[in-house]
Parts: sequence; structure tokens; C-alpha cells
Amino acid sequence: MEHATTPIAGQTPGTSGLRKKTRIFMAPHFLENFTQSIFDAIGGGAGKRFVLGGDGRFFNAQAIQSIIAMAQANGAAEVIIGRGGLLSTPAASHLIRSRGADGGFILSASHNPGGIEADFGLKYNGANGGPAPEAVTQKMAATSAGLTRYYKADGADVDLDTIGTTTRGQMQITVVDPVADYAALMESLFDFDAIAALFAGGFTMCFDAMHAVTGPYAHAILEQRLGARAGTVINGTPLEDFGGGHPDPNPVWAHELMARMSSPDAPDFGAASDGDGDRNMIVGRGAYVTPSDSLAVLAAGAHLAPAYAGGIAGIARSMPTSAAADRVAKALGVEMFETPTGWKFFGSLLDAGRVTICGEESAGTGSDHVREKDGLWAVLLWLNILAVRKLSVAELMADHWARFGRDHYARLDFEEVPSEAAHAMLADLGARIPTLAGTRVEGMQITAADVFAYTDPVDGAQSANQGWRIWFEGGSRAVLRLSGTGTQGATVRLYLEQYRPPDAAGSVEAAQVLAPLRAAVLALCDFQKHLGRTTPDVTT
Ligand code: VG1
Ligand code: CO
Repeated sequence: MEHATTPIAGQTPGTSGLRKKTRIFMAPHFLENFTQSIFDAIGGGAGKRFVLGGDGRFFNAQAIQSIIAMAQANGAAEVIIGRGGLLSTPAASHLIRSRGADGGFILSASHNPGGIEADFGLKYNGANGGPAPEAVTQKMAATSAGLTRYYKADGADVDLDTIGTTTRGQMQITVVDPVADYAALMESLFDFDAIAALFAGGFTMCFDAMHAVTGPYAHAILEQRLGARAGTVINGTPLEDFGGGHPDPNPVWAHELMARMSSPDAPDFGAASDGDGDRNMIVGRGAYVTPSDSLAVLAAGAHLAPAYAGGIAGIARSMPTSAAADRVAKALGVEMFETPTGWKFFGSLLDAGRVTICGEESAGTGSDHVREKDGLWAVLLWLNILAVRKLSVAELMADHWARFGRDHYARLDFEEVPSEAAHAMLADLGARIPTLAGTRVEGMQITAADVFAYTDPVDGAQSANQGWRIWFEGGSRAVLRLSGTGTQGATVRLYLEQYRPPDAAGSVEAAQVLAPLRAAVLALCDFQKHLGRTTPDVTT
């Protein structure tokens, strides 16, 4: 049961758990070492109850069998597993909370592609259902660096396909329907009658599950419970390699959905979710909604859904997310928080009841119903708002901008660039940050610049170096940071935004509004010199 091992380099969790190439996770002792580091970092597994599931990508089932055997050998009392080893990230968060578990292991590399040559990941969520806070992930990394043994029971694989309870040594194994509890939670939050009436009235929708975990959830909730016509959900069967695609819901990777939404017979409403079901993309007929705007629209309209009828306590957004939600918070007279990137930073605010709605520019929105972002939740809140307001997506957006003005926004991703080049470029920028205010670049005046640091307002935890921010005359802002979810080289993210008040809002394209800002930042950082290019791989 006790196996000797040696530390394996590179076991430091990033923005959302540990992500590596699948073959690395499959290498001898790699998964075991990191899993044992988690058990050690949380004070052991003895007597504890854990939720366990993943997004169904290649190696999911095998990894689950290993973690079951390790939970048993670490003395756990129970593991609660989604049938077939499947659980979306928000459904896992809900199960941890509703079953009073001590924590949960979620196997996913989220929006990264899956397969033996692609990516795998493992994240640990605590008893509140949310991602382990930084202090705990730092402990996991430190433990992994000195690990000399792990505990793993021998024995045959557990049957993951039959709902019910069995035992292994001291440990109970409970296999549950991955969808049922989650669907019931959604029904408790939203006006399902109003949404069902919308569909019965001829409203059409296309939901692209991108061959990932949300397929079974979307079929059950949208088609079976709410009466959306059969065929509403496309790519609805989870595949180990997500059909060879990136399960990343943005206009680039969800091109099948985007093509449908701009075709002459486009449905009224389109949506997509990512590998593990925590992200969402919203698109109307010919009208893509940026995630930052979606957060603002959901916060402004949440009171139209039964769960939020009493109003919201506050809103939190990650720092690179646009200020659109800030305008809503101001209008509602509620608190607004700006946190570092990653859902773990919302947990303390949600637990303390300071905020109800949270979101990120990367297509993540959620509320206090779980402690993760939640793709289908966002889709259902959109449907609930549309059902009450009886507007199209384009009309709802026009209405929102007429009231609040518009935060034109773009994120440019420079992917898989050499790590040294990315670090050199940002070190160079970092060195100049203190002296940038008052200088001009490409004809634009810089008004302020800093390195974002965060102190959690609830528990005082501090996080430094969370991205570089530069403000320009006219109120535009640029943010640069390095991705913490990639598995190869470095990815530089450049976020651009420019506000235009209601009287100036209108049909101007974001790309046009942001062009001078984009040129200024590319020149300021000298992307050409450092990265050899000024064209991003993906713009969202
Ligand atoms: C990205 C996004 C971030 C998100 C994270 C996890 O991180 O930018 O907003 O929280 O992915 O999303 P990074 O460090 O690569 O920018 V996912 O759907 O795990 O789940
Ligand atoms: Co995800």
C-alpha cells in the first residue's frame, strides 16, 4: 500500500489546477505523486468524503481508478463518483456542497484539447465546493517537491457505470447520476415555466456542447425538461478527444455554432460550453456577446429570475474583465470587486455573502449557487431574462448599451511563444512601469500604469504580480499577463478596452475603436522585437 517514490518536477498548480500534456500525467508515478501531495496538503484523507469526476477526456477513467485506490489507502470514508466518471465542474461543486463532502477531485484540462497527444489536468476543490485557495495550492507544490512515498490500494477496477453503493475496505463508493442533482438545482433557481413557454412559443436555440461534458446536461435540461426541440443540442456526446477540436467556447473554436448563427435560418439564440462545462459563450442571431458584456447583462437582469428576485449583494470580476459590470454595480448601488484571474479568488467573497454574481472575460460567469463558474447556469439565466423581457439578444444588448454605454473589448492571445522571450518582454515592460505615466506612445498619452496586486477583502490573503495595467487618455486600458493554463511554451494575453458613453454607443466595431490602443501597446512592448510578430493567434 505504501509505495516509495521520488519528487517529480513541475507539479505546481496554475490558474486552475495542474495541467500538463496527457503523456506526462500517464508517466509512472506522476498522477500518484500529485494526488498524494493533495492529500498531504489538506491534512490527509482519513475519514473524509470526496467527490470525484471529470470531463471524460482521454485518461479520465484510468485516473479515476487510481484516485479511488489512493483515497482508500489514505483512509477516506467515501468517494462519490459521477456515473461513467463524468461530472461537469459546476456539477461537482454542487455535489460537494449538497452532500457535505470534504472536497473533490476534478479531472479536466477545461478548454484545452484532449487526447493522448493533448492535455490532461487535475484540480482539487475544498468543502465550500470551490477551487483550493492559493495557500493550499502552494502547499501542494511544496509537498510534491519533497515527496518520498504515496499510498495506493491494490485491487480490481471499480465499476463506474452502475448507480449505487459498494465498499472497498473501509471506504464506501457511491456512483451517482451526474446530471440529476444539478438539473434539480437549476430548476430551483430559474423560472422553468417561463422558459418552457418561450420554447413552446416557437423560440429556437442551438447549444454546442463541443463533444464535451455538457452534452448530457444540456440534453436533459434544455430538450427534455424545457421542451426545446430535438436537435437543439449539437455535438452532445462527450468524446475522449472532443472530436479533435478545442472545447473552448469562443467565436474561433465554436465556428460551427457561429456559422449557424449567421446563416439565413439562424435560431434565435446560440450558446456553447467548454470541456468541463464551466464556461459559456452567448450569441444571438448575428450578434456575438462578449463575456464581459454578458456578465453585465446577467447582473443587470438577475432579479428577473426567482433565485435573485430579492436583488444581488454585489458583483466581482477578474481584473482583465471589462468595466461593464462596474457600471451595473454602481446603478444597483451594490459593491464591486476586482480580483486576480481565476475562480479561486471569488470563493471568499461568495462565502462571506459579499457578492452574488461573478465573472471573467474568458467566458466564465456564475453565482453563489455553487463555487465555480457555470456554463449552463449562464445560458439558463439568459433564457430566463429573454423569456421575461421578450426581446431578442440584439435588442437586449442595444437596450443595455443605451442605458450604460458600451465597453468595447478585445483579448489577443499570443500562444506557445518561447518562454524566455515572453518573460523578457514583460520584464522589460515591468522595469518601465513606474515611469510610464505622462509619456506618449504612438500619439497616445499614458495616464497611469501599475502591476496588479490583490489583498482579499475577507481573509487578507495577498497575491502579487497579477498582471500589468496601463491606462491611456480618454479612459482606455490595456492589460498584459501570462497564461497559467497552457502546457507548452508561454501564452501572452493582451486585453484592450475602451468605454464609449450611451450617446456615442452605436454601430462602431470594437476592432475599429480599439485600433489606436492596440497599435500603442504593440509598440510600447515591442512585440515585433521580442516575439517576432504582432498578430495574435486568437482574438476574442
Ligand atoms: C484562463 C482564463 C481564466 C480562467 C482560467 C480557467 O486562465 O484566462 O480567466 O479562470 O483559464 O478556466 P489563463 O491563466 O490561461 O489566462 V477553465 O474554464 O479552467 O476552466
Ligand atoms: Co473550464
